[in-house]
Amino acid sequence: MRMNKLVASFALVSAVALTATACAGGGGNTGGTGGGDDVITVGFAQTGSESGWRSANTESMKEAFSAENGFDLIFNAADNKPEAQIAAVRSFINQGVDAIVLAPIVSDGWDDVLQEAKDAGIPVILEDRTVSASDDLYASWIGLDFEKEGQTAGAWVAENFGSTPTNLVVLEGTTGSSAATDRQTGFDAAIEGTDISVLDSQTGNFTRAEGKTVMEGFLQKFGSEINVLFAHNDDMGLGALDAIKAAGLTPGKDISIVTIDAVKDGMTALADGEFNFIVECNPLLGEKTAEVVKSVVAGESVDKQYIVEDQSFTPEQAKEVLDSRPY
Ligand code: GZL
Ligand code: ZN
Repeated sequence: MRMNKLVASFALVSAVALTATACAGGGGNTGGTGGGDDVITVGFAQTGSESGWRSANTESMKEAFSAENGFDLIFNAADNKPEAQIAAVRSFINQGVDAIVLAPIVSDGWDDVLQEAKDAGIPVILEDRTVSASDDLYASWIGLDFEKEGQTAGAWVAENFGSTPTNLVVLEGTTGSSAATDRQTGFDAAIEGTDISVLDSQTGNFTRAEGKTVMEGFLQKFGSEINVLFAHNDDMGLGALDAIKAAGLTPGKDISIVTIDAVKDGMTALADGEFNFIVECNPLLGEKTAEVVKSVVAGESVDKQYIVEDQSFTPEQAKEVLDSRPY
């Protein structure tokens, strides 16, 4: 082959190889600055779509990890199944992505696959919930102070009911999730030493359907003896509303309800007086998480954790802000 033809074909082959490698993510142990024209390939292992909060969080993440922001996002929702979520992370490692973002359904069971990601030179960034594995197995956690959220909810119950004998039931979030564990820790600390007794506490797995079923059980057992319901998220509280009404009781009056999240439907129930107090848990973590991923992939140092601020709402406050809420 004539020289110039040979050079031309060689140039073409190497260009394709480079692009191909880059498109495959070029992550792996090169830990690259992303592939192609600096596109960062990110595998995002989401819990599933268990609640309104989760939908808002997924939307925020997809908006931030967009092509125009320089990302190629591979999205997986694990249907609230921890083993499926671990498999998703393992598949991202095999695809050689540049970075993995994980919203861990439960805190335990992550050590092995996070070690595999580390061995493959692929950084893991946690968003929302966190893991019990050693923090040298992930680059950063962008999350919320769940214990403070629980403490805020508990303080409201203690303040409004603590000085008279009060019967409480609890709809817990997903068993083993840092959100449920830490919210309960904070709540229990806040009602310590008051005249509040917990009649029963069970998981409703953060979903409306299970919140309703578990509340039906509580009502069969305790009926109108129940004075207060603490639900670890709005969605379980919303499911409980149906059960409370079906039992001929008035939510917000016969049974006072305090929840955590402050999603649109929860804030509407609060404005309508069916809920009595909501502690916010901000789901809009996409922008911060994308910023941290870019820094990590570029080899810049980042903090081990970024905690997003929350607030709380009474019915009056909910009425004021309802139409301007971003989720
Ligand atoms: C909290 C998040 C929880 C929400 C629930 O950050 O992990 O999971 O409170 C969601 O609504 O299902
Ligand atoms: Zn890449």
